Amino acid sequence: MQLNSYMKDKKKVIDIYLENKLPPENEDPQMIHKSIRYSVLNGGKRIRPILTLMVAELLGKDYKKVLPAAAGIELIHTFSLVHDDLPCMDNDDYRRGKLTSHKVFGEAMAVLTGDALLVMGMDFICSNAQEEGVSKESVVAALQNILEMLGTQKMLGGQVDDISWKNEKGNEGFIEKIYSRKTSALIRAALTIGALLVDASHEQITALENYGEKIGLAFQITDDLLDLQEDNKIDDKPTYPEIFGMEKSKKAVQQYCNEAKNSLSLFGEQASLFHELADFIINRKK
Ligand code: GRG
Repeated sequence: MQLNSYMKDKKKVIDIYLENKLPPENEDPQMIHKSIRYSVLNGGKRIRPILTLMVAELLGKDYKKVLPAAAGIELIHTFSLVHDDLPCMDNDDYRRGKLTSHKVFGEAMAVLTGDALLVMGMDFICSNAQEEGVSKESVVAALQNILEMLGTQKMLGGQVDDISWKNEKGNEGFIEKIYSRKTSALIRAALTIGALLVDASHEQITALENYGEKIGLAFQITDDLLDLQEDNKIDDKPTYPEIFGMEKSKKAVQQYCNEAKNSLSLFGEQASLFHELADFIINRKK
């Protein structure tokens, strides 16, 4: 299966689902619904929900069984982007080539938009219990996993350290620990939740989590490399390539990519799409 056409098809499925399930702009309070739709329906790559659907298919199930949860993960991802862009965090004016939420709707509304997306994302995951053949127990396990991956030991904690750390040159372990929490944790959850909802074995879940951890690290360092190439700006908050240089960063990315692929050895050839996705992540242009 060609990754490009797979991603295009599945992105469309996710976009249509979100378009239909998000409250319409004319539903009161209109401002928040406009703002939610503005941030969600604006051309994200949808990598996390695509991973959730890929896991269901890898394990021989129909991707539709995990579609509500996959869409929920995309809402949670969008929440993190809206809050990350705020002036009190990364202070970004543009996201996905468009003005950021706070630039269009104001800061207070952007905070509330993030809040609403987090709550709605959880609700979408709960609603996955209505899919035929998905047990309530597996939905509770999925919820528990996402809550753990977002908590102070994972994404939230990673963001705390990301906005507050000072550059200690050569502290590779520390920056990787930040990336593992702020970026890998949600990518991992996208895979784990897909697996839990279709009752994967413990061994399969562990393999997918290892894959998620490694592609997450490769993803974030690639993101840093792309940022550096794009505006060549050196942040006051240094990134992996700014500390270790382009060459070492590219090597690290390749190594994480290889390790990610190796983690899926128990699936053999069946995991070829996951291998292609790992390559896509490190070779992407944005
Ligand atoms: C988890 C409760 C809780 C709070 C959130 C704001 C925050 C704390 C975390 C932000 C973490 C963050 C923004 C990490 C960066 C991850 C990253 C590389 C995002 C870009 O992802 P892409 O390229 O984006 O998949 P698209 O636009 O394609 O969706």
